[in-house]
Amino acid sequence: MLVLLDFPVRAEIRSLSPFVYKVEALLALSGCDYRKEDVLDVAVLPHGKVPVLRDGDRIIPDSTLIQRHLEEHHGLSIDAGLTELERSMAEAFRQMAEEHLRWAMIHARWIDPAGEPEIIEMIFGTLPEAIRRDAFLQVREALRQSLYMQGIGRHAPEDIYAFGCRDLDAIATFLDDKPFFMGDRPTSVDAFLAGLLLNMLSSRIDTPLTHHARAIPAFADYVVRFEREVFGPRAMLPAHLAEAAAA
Ligand SMILES: N[C@@H](CCC(=O)N[C@@H](CS)C(=O)NCC(=O)O)C(=O)O
Repeated sequence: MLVLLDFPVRAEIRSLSPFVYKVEALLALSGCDYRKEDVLDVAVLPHGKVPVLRDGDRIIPDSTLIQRHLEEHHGLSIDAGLTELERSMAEAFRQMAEEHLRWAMIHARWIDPAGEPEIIEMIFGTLPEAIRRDAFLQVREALRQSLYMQGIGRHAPEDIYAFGCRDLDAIATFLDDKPFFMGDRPTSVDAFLAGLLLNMLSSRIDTPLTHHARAIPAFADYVVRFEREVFGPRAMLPAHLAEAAAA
C-alpha cells in the first residue's frame, strides 16, 4: 500500500498543505490503495517538506514528482484527454497558484498577526500550552526568511494581498461556470487549486485575501464539488462550506 506523509494537524479538512491535498486527490483519482501517516521526524523527508510518498522501498518527495510517479507506475491518466493547448494553460495556472498565490496565503497564515490564533490551535494545539507560542514564532521566523528570499516578503502587506487577489480573479475568470477548471471532469490542476481554495475558504483568518476568496461564490461550489467527486463518501468538508454549496 502507498503511504502519504503529512504533518500532524487539527483541522476540518484533509490537509493544511495544499500540496499534500493535491497528492491525496491524485492518489484517489488513480484508484490506488493508500494510507496517510503523520511525520514525527522530519529527517525522513528528503527535502524537509511534505508531501512525501512511500511506495515500497521508494521515497518520493515533491507533489510534481509524485504525480509523475503515479502516472508512470499507477495508471494515473486524468490529464490524458487534454489537448496540448489545454495542458499548457493548466500548467501556467498550476505554477501561478503553487509558486505565487501560495506565498500570499503563507503571509496571511503566518506573518499577518490575524493568522496567529488559528495556526497555533491547528498546528501546535497538541503541544503543552506553555511552549505553543514559542514553537509558532520559530516557524514564523523561518517562513519570514523564505518569503523574503522568494521576493514577495519584501513588499508591503497590502501589495502582497493585492498580488494574491489578482491571482484569485484570474482563477475565477478561467473557471467561470465550468464544473472543473478544464471542463466537465477533474484534471490534475484542480487537485492543487481546490486544495488551496479549500484551505482559504475553511479558514477563519480575516485578511483581504480570505475575504476576496469568500466573495467569489463559485469557489465554494467548486471546492465542495471537487472534494465530493474525488472522495465520495469520504468527503471531508467544514459544515459551513458544505451548507453554502448546497444552498
Ligand atoms: N514544491 C513542493 C512544495 C512542498 C511544500 O512547500 N510543502 C510545505 C507544506 S505546504 C512544507 O512542507 N513546508 C515545510 C518547510 O518548508 O519547512 C511540492 O510540490 O511538493
